[in-house]
Amino acid sequence: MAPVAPRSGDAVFANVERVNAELFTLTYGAIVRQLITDLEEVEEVNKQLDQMGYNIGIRLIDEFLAKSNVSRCVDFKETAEVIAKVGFKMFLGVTASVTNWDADGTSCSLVLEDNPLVDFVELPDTCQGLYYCNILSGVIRGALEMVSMKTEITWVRDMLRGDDAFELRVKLLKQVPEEYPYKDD
Ligand code: MYR
Repeated sequence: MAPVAPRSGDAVFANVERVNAELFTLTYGAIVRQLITDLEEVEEVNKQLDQMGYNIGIRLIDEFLAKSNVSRCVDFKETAEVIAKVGFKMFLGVTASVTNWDADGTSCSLVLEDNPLVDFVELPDTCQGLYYCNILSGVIRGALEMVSMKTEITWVRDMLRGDDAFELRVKLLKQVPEEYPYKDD
């Protein structure tokens, strides 16, 4: 019998990561499928996914700040870069590019060429109008709200609708200045 060569720790770890990622992708798909069955209307599914994401985002920000060691961003441009390069990498395993800034630096696009949420996904014609990845917009909105930024987030491009990338438009609506907890004398 041929001897079985032991796999290195790195190879085992990479395999575990791949399996975890696939499990995550398939679990998300099962959630979306169940929502479609339960809610019937794709508009309702979009809303529900966004709300689920928001509920995740308002909690995930603590983990993000603790693990990333990111300090306060000087402006919204830096915040967008942090989301795209650090946040997406941490929770989705990919990075996004930040493009299409408006003149006053309050709206930009986050562009994902690669999105593990949609591996193995093909939408039937009955799901036209579904924003399959709407959980992501909710996560970002929720996380930013916890650091005093009210945002509006919309999908501009979606590969499941035949576009060449995923593009999220992030608009800063209001930045609530954080109060200094002590009175100056
Ligand atoms: C600051 O307080 O100025 C730093 C703000 C950083 C906000 C980062 C939010 C991370 C959101 C992660 C989204 C991941 C989506 C998969």
